[in-house]
Amino acid sequence: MTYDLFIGDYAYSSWSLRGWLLFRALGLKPQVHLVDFNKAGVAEQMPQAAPARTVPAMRTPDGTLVWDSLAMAEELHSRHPDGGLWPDDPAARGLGRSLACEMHSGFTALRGECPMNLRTAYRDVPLSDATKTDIARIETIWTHARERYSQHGPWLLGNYSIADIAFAPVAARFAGYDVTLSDVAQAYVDTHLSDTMFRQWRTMALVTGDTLPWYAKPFDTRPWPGPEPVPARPVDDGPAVNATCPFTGGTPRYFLEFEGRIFGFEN
Ligand SMILES: N[C@@H](CCC(=O)N[C@@H](CS)C(=O)NCC(=O)O)C(=O)O
Repeated sequence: MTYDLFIGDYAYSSWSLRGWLLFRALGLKPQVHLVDFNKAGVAEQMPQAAPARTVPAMRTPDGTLVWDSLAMAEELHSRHPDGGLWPDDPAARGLGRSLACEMHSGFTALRGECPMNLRTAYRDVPLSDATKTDIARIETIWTHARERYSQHGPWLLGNYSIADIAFAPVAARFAGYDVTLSDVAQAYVDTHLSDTMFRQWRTMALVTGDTLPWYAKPFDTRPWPGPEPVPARPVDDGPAVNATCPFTGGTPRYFLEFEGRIFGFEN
């Protein structure tokens, strides 16, 4: 038995990104059920997860249904206490929980005005005062954490934790809406943009599902500010150096060559 994970559109579902990162951070491979934002309502598309009506949601191997990304985070931490989702140090953990909970219950102006859209990056975005206030507050609490834990690593508590998972979609918004930040905050955003797990999710966002017009904004665009994609070329056949697809865990059927080595992917 494994976990079932219900997620929404990779490009637009910021809460789903959190749910998915939890499993990636733990190294767990759930059975993923994709809800299509271009189809019927979310709840209608996942009757097997009722009464959950939003994504993400998960069913644990023992059949327990858990919905809401924060509930999932805490439940996964409880069930996998050695997985590193929260640090052992109570001071770091207390700060991390404060950060994650403030994100979970706040920043409504930013979230409303700048919906996550991993397919587009805008430039010169005019932001409301309410959103600027949210951004200033986020910079304050990120700086508070970074001042305490930067010697342990590049994440809010040094090592990657639920606090970073909570803020991954915020980093995506700051990148996508060309938000000017302090050096400390920008460095933290860049850490997310170059993170392998985040880049894997964004890759899925580029190739899965439709571009949904109601997320489009009337601003000029710019290239996505994350790291440049590496040059690779498609090839007809393997064998690949990897036995399973790094995205799906399935058997590779498509292949590419990169720096003299062949890698395989399921889709
Ligand atoms: N607080 C919830 C929010 C989940 C949420 O609102 N998800 C959106 C997609 S990003 C959704 O499922 N919306 C469908 C709806 O509201 O019907 C969480 O953290 O999981």
